[in-house]
Amino acid sequence: MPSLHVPVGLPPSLASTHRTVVMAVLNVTPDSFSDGGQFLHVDRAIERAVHQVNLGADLVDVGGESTRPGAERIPVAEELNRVLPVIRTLSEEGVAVSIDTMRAAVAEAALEAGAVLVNDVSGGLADEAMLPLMSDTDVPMVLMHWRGHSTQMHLRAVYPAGVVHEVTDELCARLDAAVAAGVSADRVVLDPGLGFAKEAEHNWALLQSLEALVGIGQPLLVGASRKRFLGELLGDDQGPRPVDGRDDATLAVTALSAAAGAWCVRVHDARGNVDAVRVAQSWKAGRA
Ligand code: PMM
Repeated sequence: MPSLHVPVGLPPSLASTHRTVVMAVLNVTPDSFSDGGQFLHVDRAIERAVHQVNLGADLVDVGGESTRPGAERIPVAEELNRVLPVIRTLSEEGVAVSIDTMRAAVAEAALEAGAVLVNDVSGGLADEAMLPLMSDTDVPMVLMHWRGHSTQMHLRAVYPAGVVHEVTDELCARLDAAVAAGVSADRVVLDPGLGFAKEAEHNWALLQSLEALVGIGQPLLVGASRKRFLGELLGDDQGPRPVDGRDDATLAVTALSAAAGAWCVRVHDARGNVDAVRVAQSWKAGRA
């Protein structure tokens, strides 16, 4: 079994799981592709998050800005208003929370409100204050592969040297940038950024090479949940399978990612994902 790379700086409950952890998505947005508009109200968001923890989620990833293809940016004050009450309440209730943001100001306020991990889908590129901020903290951060904001990313899904090669190079460059800014490498999680400046064929090539990405030596996060490439795979002559029919495929990706050595899977519905992780673990180990 590939050894599991786990980031330093996690709270003890997460650091001691010894398996792939399950991160439940909580988009406090009106327009995310899967759950947009459902959890804008704080009470509904909290209820959803607690439900996800009861289903086995180890961590809840709170995001206030949609990154779906074509999404426009929102003002920072709006993002703060959406996420802070949710993070504060969940943290007070003992739920481990990560903040999904590209903005240093939002990350900083979220950490003050109790977040234990920063998930930056831009890999520190969207806001030059992000890496210096992280160098002043002890919490882990996710650097995702990213090539530009949602309005432009579809133009950048071009990989003449091969998607695995280019994504690996660009992720390593972001890791180097983080280290140069003073972030210790052992706190950095890498993420291939499925669906971000990537066509379906690119996502599948990256998933096929997950063990090689794990081989970079950093903890790896995989975010495939309900994404369009799964809908396209499962579609028929009516078009891609709708979002609400993609959770079983997500479970399959979870099992295979865990078997390949991913540290974390980011999913919309935690149901079954911890079981899938456990099956993969025993499958690889050849014992319970
Ligand atoms: N995908 C989305 C948002 N945040 N964060 C990480 N680290 N990795 C991802 O793949 C990722 C992410 C988009 O999905 P959503 O709109 O359903 O949250």
